[in-house]
Amino acid sequence: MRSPRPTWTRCEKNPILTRADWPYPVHSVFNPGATILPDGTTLLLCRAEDFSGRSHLCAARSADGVSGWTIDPAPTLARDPERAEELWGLEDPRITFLPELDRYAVTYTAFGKSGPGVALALTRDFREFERCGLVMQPDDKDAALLPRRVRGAWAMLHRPMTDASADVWISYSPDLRNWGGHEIVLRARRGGWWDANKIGLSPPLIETPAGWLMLYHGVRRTASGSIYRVGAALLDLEAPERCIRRGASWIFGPEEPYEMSGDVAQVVFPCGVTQPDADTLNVYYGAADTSIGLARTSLSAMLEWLQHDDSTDF
Ligand code: BMA
Repeated sequence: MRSPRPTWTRCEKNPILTRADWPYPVHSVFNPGATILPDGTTLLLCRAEDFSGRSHLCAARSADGVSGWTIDPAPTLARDPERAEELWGLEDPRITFLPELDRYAVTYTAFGKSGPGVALALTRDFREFERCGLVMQPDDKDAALLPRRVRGAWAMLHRPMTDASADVWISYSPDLRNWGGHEIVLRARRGGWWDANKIGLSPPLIETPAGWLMLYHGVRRTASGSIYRVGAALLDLEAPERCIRRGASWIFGPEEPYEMSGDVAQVVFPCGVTQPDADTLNVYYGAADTSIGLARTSLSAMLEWLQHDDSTDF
């Protein structure tokens, strides 16, 4: 018998963060990276769009990950005017803690005249950052590092865009600066599928005994615009370029008014996930490119469902 699709429970305080919460003027806040700091504080690195239309990143901290947010009084990571690749802003950060370096890696979209590329910054405290610049040239986005080396190399999931397709790839590096060993991990499906033609990594991967759990977004193009939804796949632990399970159905999609309308209608776009306990996933997402939502789901239910909803007939 098939397992039911894993249940997602939206936080009753949703949207948990909006521009009205910001200590300085911004047009919208969305697509946050997330992590739990050593003292238990939940940190969100939010994409904030200013009134020029360009984005920067701003940290929000909360003891319970739901309410009582303390937001930095000014942009935490802003455009560096010396870096041409950031001319049009910084977008969609993902955070991975790297125990080997005792630093957080922030991968974000650097948007410049050549298009969106993947940039990397390292930090210990989300106050000072070591910027490493572009690690994947345009057109590429939706990137996150794995927290540890695989077969001796750092690994990064990302989504290069070509005329032919927009699929999830993995690349490897000895030093976080030089990247190679590029392999495709997950292809966008075709035709009538919910994730036809364009997919991308959502939050960073989650390591489980069964494999790396990947939440990814799929884009359905319709006559009235695109619908951004979330699905799941499982990647081999020691060879993450190998997908071992892929759910057929999407598991989370826009339903609530704050997800159905906003700057970009019908979008849920998670960039951050935390694990407050062994089985809970707190997924932080952009709602309609306008505000920030939180939804909870169960890791064990997700893995169980992936054992049964696996689909290779695409
Ligand atoms: C994607 C990215 C996201 C955005 C989404 C929906 O391509 O640009 O930043 O949330 O589209 O507009």
